[in-house]
Amino acid sequence: MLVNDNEKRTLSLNLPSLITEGGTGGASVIIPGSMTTPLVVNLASSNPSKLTVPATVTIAAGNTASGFTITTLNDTIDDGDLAVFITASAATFSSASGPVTVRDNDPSYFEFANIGTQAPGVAFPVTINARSSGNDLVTAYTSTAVSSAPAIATSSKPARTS
Ligand SMILES: [Ca+2]
Ligand SMILES: [Ca+2]
Repeated sequence: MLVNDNEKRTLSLNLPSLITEGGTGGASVIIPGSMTTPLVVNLASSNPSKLTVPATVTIAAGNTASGFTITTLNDTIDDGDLAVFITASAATFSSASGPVTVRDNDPSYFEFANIGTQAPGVAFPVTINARSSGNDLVTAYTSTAVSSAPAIATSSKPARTS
C-alpha cells in the first residue's frame, strides 16, 4: 500500500539515452510515493543479446526509487546503433518502458586524415582512421596497411584515345 495514497500507482524509469557497446550505464526505477513494504519490480530487455538488465530490482520500504545497472554486450559486428527497450513491471502498478540506444563501436568505414605539406622525395605520414557507422572514431582497431604509388609518366605526348 502507498503511504501517499493519493498518488497513482505508476512506475517510471530513469534511463541513460546512450550506452556504447560493451559498456554499462546507471538507471533507476521510481514510484510516486514510498511504501511500507519492499516492492519487487521486474525488469526486461527487448533485446537481451545486445543489452541486459537484472531480472528484478527491489525498492526498499520507505524509499521511492532503486538504482540498477544496464549492461550492453560487445560484439565485433558493424551492426549500427540500436534502440533497446527496457520494461519495468510490478504487481498492482502500471508498467513503464523506455529506450536505450546501444552505440556501435565497430569499424564501418575508413577515412584518410588530412595530409600535411608534402615535398618531392620526402616521406610524409598518412593517417587512416576507422569509424563506426555512427561516425565515432574506433580507437581499439589496429590493422596492417599496405600502400603503393604508381610510377607517373613524364611524357609530354598527349594520351591517345583510340
Ligand atoms: Ca564492438
Ligand atoms: Ca557492433
